Amino acid sequence: MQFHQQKQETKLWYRKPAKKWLQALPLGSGRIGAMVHGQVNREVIQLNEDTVWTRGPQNRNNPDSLQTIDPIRRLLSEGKVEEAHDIADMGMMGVARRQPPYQTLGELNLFFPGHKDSIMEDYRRELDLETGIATVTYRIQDTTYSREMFASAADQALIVRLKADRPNRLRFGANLFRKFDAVTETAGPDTVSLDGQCGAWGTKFHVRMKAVLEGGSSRTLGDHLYVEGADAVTLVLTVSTDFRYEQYRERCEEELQQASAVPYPVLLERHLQEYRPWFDRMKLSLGCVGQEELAELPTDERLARVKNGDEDTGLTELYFHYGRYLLISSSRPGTIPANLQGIWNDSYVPPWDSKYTININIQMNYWPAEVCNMAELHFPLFDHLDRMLPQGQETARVQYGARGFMCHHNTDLWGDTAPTDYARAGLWQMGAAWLCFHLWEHYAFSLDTSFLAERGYPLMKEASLFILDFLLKDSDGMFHIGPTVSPENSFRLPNGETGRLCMDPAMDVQIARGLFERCIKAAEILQVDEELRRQWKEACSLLPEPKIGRFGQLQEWDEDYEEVDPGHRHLSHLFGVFPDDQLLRDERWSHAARVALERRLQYGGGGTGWSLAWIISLWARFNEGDQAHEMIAKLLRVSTADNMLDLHPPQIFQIDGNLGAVAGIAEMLLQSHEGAIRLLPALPLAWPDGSVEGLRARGGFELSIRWQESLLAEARVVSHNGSLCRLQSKLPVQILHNGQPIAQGHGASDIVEFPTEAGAVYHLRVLA
Ligand code: FUC
Repeated sequence: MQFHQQKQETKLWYRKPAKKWLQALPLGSGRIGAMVHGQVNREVIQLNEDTVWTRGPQNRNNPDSLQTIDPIRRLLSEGKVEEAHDIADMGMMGVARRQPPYQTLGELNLFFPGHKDSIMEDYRRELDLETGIATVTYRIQDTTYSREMFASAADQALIVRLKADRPNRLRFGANLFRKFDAVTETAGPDTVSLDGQCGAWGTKFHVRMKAVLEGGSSRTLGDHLYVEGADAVTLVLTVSTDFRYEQYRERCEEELQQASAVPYPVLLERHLQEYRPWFDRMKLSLGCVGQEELAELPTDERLARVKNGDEDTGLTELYFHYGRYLLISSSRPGTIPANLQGIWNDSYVPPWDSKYTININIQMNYWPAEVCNMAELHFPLFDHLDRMLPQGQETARVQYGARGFMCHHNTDLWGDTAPTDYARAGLWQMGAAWLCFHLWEHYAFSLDTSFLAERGYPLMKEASLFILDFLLKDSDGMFHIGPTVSPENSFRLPNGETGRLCMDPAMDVQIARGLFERCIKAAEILQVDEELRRQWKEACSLLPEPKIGRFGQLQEWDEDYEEVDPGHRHLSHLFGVFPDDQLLRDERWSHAARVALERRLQYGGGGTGWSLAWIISLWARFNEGDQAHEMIAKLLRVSTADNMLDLHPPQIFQIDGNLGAVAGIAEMLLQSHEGAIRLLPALPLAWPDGSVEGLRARGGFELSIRWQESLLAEARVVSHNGSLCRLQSKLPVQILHNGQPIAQGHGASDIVEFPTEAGAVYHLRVLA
């Protein structure tokens, strides 16, 4: 069966150098990041390493918290919400209010004497997502100069290959630079280093770069390497920090020696062998009929057209593949998880510290991991949960007198869990609990029982113990959660006070219920913790039910408060539609959730890239392909920089929108919650023909789907675990195995069920 008929859009390219960072192109090995500007005279390749953070681990737990909880609950019950904030800001927030930022590592600068924009011709700058290679080429008179750059996970090095197509023409200087806290040194004629520490207590780092020459000579010039008369030069850059290695300088040097001893063609081949299998896990082609010539335009010109209201389906396809590229490049096995900016940050004081906001953002980063067939890339997040565990247990004990493990709305490199910033945002206890849904998701997609037993369930259980202890039992025996917030959204009380602290916001209740439900299932599968299962079941029955407000909307808070900002960017109360599905199980809740979404949008909702990305998935879950498509179009129109990175107003890069949109597009094409696989549940009219290969569904299935004239044409199911496959289909279909029909569905959303064998392939044929 041939699914993939059209070419995929997999190249970002430009006719001009980047003048600013939001035009530069990102490279990443998961650990080492680089932003390539492609300047002709003075090239800046901005550098990152994922453990370069300031300040170091802190213990910020507030010992007064425990005795402050009840007074705050009392103030809230008396309608004194503003006073509750004042007290909570002192009595419950972290001592040392903030967590530290992730910082830039510095710059690799290249100087090409005499090369000028005014005399260069045929300029092209490109990022090829299929190879993970950025190239810059231009011609000056009779010589074409080129740079080929990639961040190699295979060799743990950044590679910059410089070449001229005529002998001896290559002449340039190169140095390493960091504005603060570092010194540069030359070490012989072909090597430079950068050594430093982020502030007084942060990460210590060492960077080294060596020039491997083909022809010509190299010497030092000030703190630069200066190469003259070469045909080609390979710059090999390695970096190491004391976060991973005590002997980090030696480690960096060893890695440099190893990588620089490898001939360039071999470095390139090893990079491709490591990178390509990640990218090739999936294919997506959205048809783009009648728009073929748009691929001839540079990416920034295409974006400008879209911002003008023109259609460009290929750009959506490119956005999808770019998002996959960004996750692959910022999150590889063994790295630190992708932060608010993945790994790409050029600042010492970045927005929101470029760390881990976990009341939506970092979860969204990992939404595409399972469905887009990159489950291994989910593991940095799981490793981070392990880092958080001891601190989360301490915060639970000290601040709440509770068992188990918890985290507030942010964490950092060291897995800090204490509340951050101020009560209106930071006094939210569900961060770790939500992250634990990701452990269950990994199980649900893989059916890997040993993962569940060894890594998933122990953490899920710990997170649930915290919630069990944090729950407040009222005089009727019902459970309540708080003081907490509905992430970052404000209400107005009848007495005119506005606030955020409250009891029982919809999201917290949904997270608690969803976690308990998953713990029950996991404990049943593993045949453990019978008594706890009973407690979780009981807790589920005693938690508040969802409530429907005066507009017919699913309420965000326990009371139908006046909303200060009805178009608020967070969609917390719709957690149970996506990423969870608990609100979809009951027509009343599902309808009210939809009304709530419409109401948000009516008041200008979706005000950030990540918010728009979330709404794509929400519309997909309501089977509204055209509405989801409109959100993708808006994301490209209002929230995408020239280098296709997602923007948070005003013009701040945040990677969550890029990655959340990938999950949203996948959700439009395939869904597998609630025990059945649905093909093309939210296909928009704008994509009448297309195909996708390699999506994953819960239950251990890998799906490829082709559609034509807006209808399912055929599908292929690979069963990885041999579990029962349940497919819901709008059209009558037949399932074939080895050419033989084994099951049939009558359409009209009938469920076709068939047993599968591990490793076997099944074909779905649409019956006329
Ligand atoms: C949450 C959001 C903000 C921003 C920040 C990093 O706090 O409300 O919009 O995305 O995270």
